[in-house]
Amino acid sequence: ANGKAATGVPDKVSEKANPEANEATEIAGNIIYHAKYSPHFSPLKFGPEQALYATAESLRDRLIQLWNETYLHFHKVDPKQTYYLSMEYLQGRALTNAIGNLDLNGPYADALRKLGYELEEIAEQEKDAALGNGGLGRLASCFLDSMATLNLPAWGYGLRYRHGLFKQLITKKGQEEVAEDWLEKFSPWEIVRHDVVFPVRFFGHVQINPDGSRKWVGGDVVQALAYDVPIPGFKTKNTISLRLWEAKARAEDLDLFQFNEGEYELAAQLHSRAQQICTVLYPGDATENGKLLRLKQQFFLCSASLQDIISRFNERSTGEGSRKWSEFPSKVAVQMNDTHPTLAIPELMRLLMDDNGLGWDEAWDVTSKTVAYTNHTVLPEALEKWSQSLMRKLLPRHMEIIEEIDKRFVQTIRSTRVDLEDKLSSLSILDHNPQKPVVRMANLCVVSSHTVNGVAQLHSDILKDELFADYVSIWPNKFQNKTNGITPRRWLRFCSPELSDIITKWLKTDKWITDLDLLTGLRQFADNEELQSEWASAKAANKQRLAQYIERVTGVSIDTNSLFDIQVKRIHEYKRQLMNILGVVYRFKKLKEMKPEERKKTTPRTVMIGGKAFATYTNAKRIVKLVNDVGDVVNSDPEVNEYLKVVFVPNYNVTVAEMLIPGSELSQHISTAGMEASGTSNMKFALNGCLIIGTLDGANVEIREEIGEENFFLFGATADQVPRLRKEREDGLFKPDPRFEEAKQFAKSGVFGTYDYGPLLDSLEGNTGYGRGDYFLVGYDFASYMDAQAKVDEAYKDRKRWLKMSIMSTAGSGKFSSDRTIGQYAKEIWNIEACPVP
Ligand code: GPQ
Repeated sequence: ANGKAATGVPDKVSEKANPEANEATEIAGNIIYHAKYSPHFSPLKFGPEQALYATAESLRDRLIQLWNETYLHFHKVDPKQTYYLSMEYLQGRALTNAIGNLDLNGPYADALRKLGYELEEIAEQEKDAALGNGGLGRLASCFLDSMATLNLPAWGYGLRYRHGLFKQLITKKGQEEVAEDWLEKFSPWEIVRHDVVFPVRFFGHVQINPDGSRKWVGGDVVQALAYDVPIPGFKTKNTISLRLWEAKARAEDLDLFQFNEGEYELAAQLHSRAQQICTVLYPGDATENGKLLRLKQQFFLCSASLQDIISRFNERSTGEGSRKWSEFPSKVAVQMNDTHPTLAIPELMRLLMDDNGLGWDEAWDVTSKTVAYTNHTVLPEALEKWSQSLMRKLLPRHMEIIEEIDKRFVQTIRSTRVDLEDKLSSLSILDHNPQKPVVRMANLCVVSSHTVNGVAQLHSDILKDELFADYVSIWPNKFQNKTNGITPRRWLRFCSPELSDIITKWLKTDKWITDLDLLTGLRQFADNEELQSEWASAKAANKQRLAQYIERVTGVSIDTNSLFDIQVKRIHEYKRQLMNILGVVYRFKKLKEMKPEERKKTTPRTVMIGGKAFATYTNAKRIVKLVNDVGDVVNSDPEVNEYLKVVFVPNYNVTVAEMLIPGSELSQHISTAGMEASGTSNMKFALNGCLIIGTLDGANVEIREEIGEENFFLFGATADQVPRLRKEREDGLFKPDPRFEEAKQFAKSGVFGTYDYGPLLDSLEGNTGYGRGDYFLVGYDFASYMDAQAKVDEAYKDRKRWLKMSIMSTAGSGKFSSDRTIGQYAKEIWNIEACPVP
């Protein structure tokens, strides 16, 4: 920023005669207006931060206008509308996205320049909205972008966590977690709706009325207050809502008498209990208290959202009198993002029966035609099971309803499917295991939903053939696949404008931004030298930008001519970051053993690994520490560090991804086959012309099909081989590859510091010693992984071939647009149609 702009809010912008500058001048005027009249800071300073808030507010004005038009239009047309219920949204930053979707990049850049700033500099001031953990939350955010862009009548509902996903610090000890604070200075993007408030009850008991009807009474009641985050579509007026609920106590919940007695905590206990609900994303649930809070969060989302949905259904009632409830499923679709919002099922039943007087059959008919469920994992430990006693305590009426759903389901199966009698103990919703009676949320979802879907073809097949096989025999048509997707706006157009411009130039249109299949048009130019050289220079610029970022945040300087090899995702044993780093350890050892002239013939690599480990996941944290320790040694080794660098990228989040992905050349998606439901970063990397080394898992399978097997570095066991291999590994029948043994020994030898990696590395042993049987088959897959890595090194030496493969990756990524995914949900699950604002 120039000194002048940084001193104070400018008075006005000098008018220019040039009509093209008018829009920019007007925008600059709006920005100044907000700096002056929506002040959040003293007027003495107009620094980049002040400029960010004022700029965001100028955009918010436009978004509110569009949001209102959209809302009124939906109200008038009264189409069937989808409500996406998700405990997580990983929105990232909003400024560049809003400017891009409103197609105002030029005018905003000019306006800010008039005020002494570059748009990029201002955009960098914004904090990420990180109301999610990883793939599931980011998928929800990509879906919102596509819903708006496709003009669909669809909304998102979530929770307004005060503190989103923790900030990751890397210290000598490894990962440390610090509370994140996205609302520290307030968010300019949200609009609080003081008129949208619903009561949500917890605890209490069920009262049986004289007429036999039931009512949930007593307990605590907290208020759910709506905050709307406007979601603009790309180059359309349609602007939808992400409605986030905040929990609030009522004024009368403050016990004034107690307060005046000096009993402050006691007096405000309802306030503090209400506040706890939205304090953090995913509170640790190892303790009973933690479990209770998490269940409260889930119910809070479901109850507030359904009350809102029902009130909108009634509000849009066109003719005289109130609407028939049987019409509800033709006006409302509810999509549950995994089992986290499962309580939407008993809550809708309760609202229909207890508050609106429907009978069971009628309420069940409405509910089961309204809700649909997406499954995002087959990992048994991730399938939610809630203790029946906890559920009965917090939600007594819902527990009754769940018991009734289960009873009726079991009865129906008993009377129609004698062949399933011995399967009933696993098919039923309630698990009556006397040790620990639980409610199986996935079973409740499958029994109650009209549609159940997986998130990639392989995953959906596994759901049908294994996890939900017996349900398939009951409801063969309930199960679908909806392969995940990503928004091409954020994940190509806005994060890599250089590459986007080249694509637009060669395709002679920018229509690919909303019709991503058009990218196949690049295939015919994949060998073209001119395109290849432009492609290479865009990639080089993105690598340069990334290298600067890495140096700034880690102090490590990396060679932009080296192969940029990236693995970024949550740290989890099934994602096998450990295999990656063991591969690096092996490479380091071999480089050390080489003569200098031999080293010169190798392909120089920079390996970047990033991701957060759940705070209590010990092995994941050990992996983070190992990557950092290996990096410290390798990067300071003068013999080797020209040929190999290892960087742990701290605090991986959406914004960091927007920097890493465009600068990547190779990315690793190396989970044990059958374990990664889909993966979505694999799609982002491929779209950005990054080659993939990966297993036949999740969406990798479809990516490889689309871009061509010759453009994919495949290795590893297939999903159907995994059970047999696990058995062999456990039984000690497996002969490890010598490279695997060598890498492990070297990692244990102490070259990477004094930390004891024994316990981590022993998890890779068969059932010997400390071994846990190498459940994730790192040992088995290591050999083919290293062979595939050798092929990568060879391919990179052939620049033309590599560039062709890179272009082919982008060209084949059209299928992975979330526009395609959401279009399929709209047609095949929700039965909704576009409702564009005229
Ligand atoms: N996923 Cl169940 C999450 O990020 N969190 C979860 O709680 C569950 C799944 C991921 C899954 O691991 C990825 O393979 C998917 O690509 C992603 O959901 C979106 O479907």
